[in-house]
Amino acid sequence: HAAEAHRTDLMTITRFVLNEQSKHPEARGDFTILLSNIVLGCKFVCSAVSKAGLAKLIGLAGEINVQGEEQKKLDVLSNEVFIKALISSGRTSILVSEENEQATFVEPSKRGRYCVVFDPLDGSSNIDCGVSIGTIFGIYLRKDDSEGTLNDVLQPGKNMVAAGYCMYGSSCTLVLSTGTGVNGFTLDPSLGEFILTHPDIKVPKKGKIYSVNEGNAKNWDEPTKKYVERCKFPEDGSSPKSLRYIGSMVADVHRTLLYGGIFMYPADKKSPNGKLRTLYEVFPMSFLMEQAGGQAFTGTGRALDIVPTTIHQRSPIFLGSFEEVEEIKSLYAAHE
Ligand code: AFP
Repeated sequence: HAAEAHRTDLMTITRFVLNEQSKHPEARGDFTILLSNIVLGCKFVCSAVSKAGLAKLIGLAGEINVQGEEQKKLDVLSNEVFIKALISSGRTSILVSEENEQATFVEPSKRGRYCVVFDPLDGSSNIDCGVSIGTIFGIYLRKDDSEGTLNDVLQPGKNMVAAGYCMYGSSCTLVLSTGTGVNGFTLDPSLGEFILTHPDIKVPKKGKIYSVNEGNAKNWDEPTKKYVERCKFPEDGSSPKSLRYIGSMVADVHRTLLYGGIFMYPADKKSPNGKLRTLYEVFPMSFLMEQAGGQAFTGTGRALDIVPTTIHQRSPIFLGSFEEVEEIKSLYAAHE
């Protein structure tokens, strides 16, 4: 019989998370409320990003609008939307955003048990040419005895209770892990709902794609140089790998998650900690990759073991298919 024209049993992200929560009798629904506020932020950014080119055409960006307010840049606007949505959820204590030098401490009357670290609009240098960009977030539970201090977000990534990203690409895709695997949801614009489209994502064990800014090769360390050399000139007679690099972490990691391979932003002589931020880039993506059966390595150890000391610190990162990361790990081990 022909497939139904319309599916009538839609697994929305809210329904999905409620189902997961029902497995924990102690759950109070706080996480569901928190997540729905993150989802709201993502929907806002998705809509704003899709209109970015038009905004330029009708002369909005950087100009005074009808209300006489100066138009804010998309990354600043996105940040404000997330901060306000997260505070109003009543479920957060501390927020760390890429856009804000200082952490935001939520006022006592609106405080809740969660702390959120996020990059509201990652890859923003790609906005003007219409390349995919994204939002990245990680969620910690405040420590039991804590009123909410910086120590609640200076926890290793393995302590996160959830992590995810939303990619504003040819469609708007939200990938989420609450620590029991990884699931992907696609925004149905006509419904305004994220629908489960990629259940239980597993990263392929091996991959044929490497993803790195090779323009930095001159300053790389030996293990990184050797790994990339092997991608191009395999020593075991296998075919060379393909290079794909968008320069937008969410898009590069999303492809790595679905197709396999490795994404890296290694240390180099000029940037001994690489470029990417530990708390809201490296940790959430490493959390997702491990939950999907892959690995995430810094050049010295497991990425999720890093104990951050400042909120905007950076870390080198190699993440992706289990076997690709295994290979770079053995090159670093041999180099010691
Ligand atoms: P922008 O927000 O400045 O575009 O930076 C994006 C990013 O933080 C991350 O999304 C990319 O993976 C990485 O930088 C790309 O960095 P390079 O331009 O040095 O390759």
